[in-house]
Amino acid sequence: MLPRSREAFAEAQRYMPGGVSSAARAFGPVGGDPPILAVGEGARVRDIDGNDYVDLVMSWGPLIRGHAVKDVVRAIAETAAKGTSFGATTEHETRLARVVVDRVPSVELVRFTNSGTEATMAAIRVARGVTGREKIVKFAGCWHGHADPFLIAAGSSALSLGRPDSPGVPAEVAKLTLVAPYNDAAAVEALLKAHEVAAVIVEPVAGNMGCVPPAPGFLEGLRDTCSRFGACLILDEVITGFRVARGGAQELYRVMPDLTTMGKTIGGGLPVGAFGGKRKFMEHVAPLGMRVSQGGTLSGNPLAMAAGLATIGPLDEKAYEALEEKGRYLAEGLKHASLTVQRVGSMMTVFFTDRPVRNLADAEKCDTKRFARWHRAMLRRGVYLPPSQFEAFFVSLAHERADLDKVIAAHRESLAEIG
Ligand code: KE4
Repeated sequence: MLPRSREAFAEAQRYMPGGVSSAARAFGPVGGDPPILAVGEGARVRDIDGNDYVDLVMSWGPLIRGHAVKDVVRAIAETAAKGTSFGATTEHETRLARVVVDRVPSVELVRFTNSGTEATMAAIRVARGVTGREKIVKFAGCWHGHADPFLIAAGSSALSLGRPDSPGVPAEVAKLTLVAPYNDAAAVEALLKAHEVAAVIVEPVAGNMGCVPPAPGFLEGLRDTCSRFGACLILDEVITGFRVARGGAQELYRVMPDLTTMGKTIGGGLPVGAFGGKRKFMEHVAPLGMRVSQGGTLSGNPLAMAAGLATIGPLDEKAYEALEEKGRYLAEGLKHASLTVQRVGSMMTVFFTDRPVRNLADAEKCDTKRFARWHRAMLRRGVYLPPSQFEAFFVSLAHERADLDKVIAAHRESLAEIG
């Protein structure tokens, strides 16, 4: 029962469009009112009606160690007690920058921002500034945040709410964004033959049409094509960074981009983003070189840096083995003849189709109405999932076997209920 949530959501809708601070949180695609959450602890969240859920959204990826992890909370509190923001370099950002440079194989210099959107926006600008070219290539169904150049054939909330090409993006901007099907390196080769392209930006594991792994050779093909045509390869690792491996997807698949964008996990639940890469590009970010403009009042703020460091600092190989085992166990338990479960490490999606999903066209064949019935049935059984077929969900180090077994049992009951 959600009486207080329903009342609180009505109040939220009085002041905020759709009662949400981000379109992805809208329950339109699945129906019903969203629980209003109040407390997070480990793998669990509780709403204001006192209902307890196993959380598989985990704030859309940042909480790789779980909610309210004691040493992360302590790091934030201790840092805040000495000042929340200076608008000047602090050792907090240098410490986190060192971890990023040490762990992400292709990154030699990194700049922090306040969101993944800012990071991808800046990365595209650097690629355009350094190459002197204007066009970019993205993939249908991928989401890179809500900056204009990316809201063409976009995934995540744009896809879930049926507006992959957002109103408000000027035609002049949209025509500079070329779109290829995910997992189709040949289509990118054809585009780079026909156009002067500044950058190809790709989610190395797509999360925003649901979890779609790269086909064998896809990322390698993009790397080779970009090198041959002088385009900048940008891996958008806002989801996959520090999630699918200690050095992100570029370490897992051994494909080295020119630029990498990051977010989510490196802020441990506080607002963060980052872009980084080879000196050839990063040495033109203002105030250096060509001085490609970028700025941000709270970029690199001490609280997000401290939270990020406390979150990813302890992630050693054992932690990634544990995340892999938890992900494998859950995916195994969710399998069903009428479904396709796709997973990379601790990120996954249950697609309501019995066919593999390799790109957006495949994802759009899913039975989204049956997904919606399943989502509501799972919520009633205490499992909190992203309210869209076109999203990935996440397990954290805090998800114990008992939490995963609860999800698997709820899944089996829900499938029996919805048919
Ligand atoms: P933010 O601006 O939301 O920090 O990051 C944008 C972004 C960039 N790149 C990728 C691959 C992303 O997945 C995201 C954001 N992801 C969505 C979920 N699919 C965040 C949820 C939301 O928009 O509220």
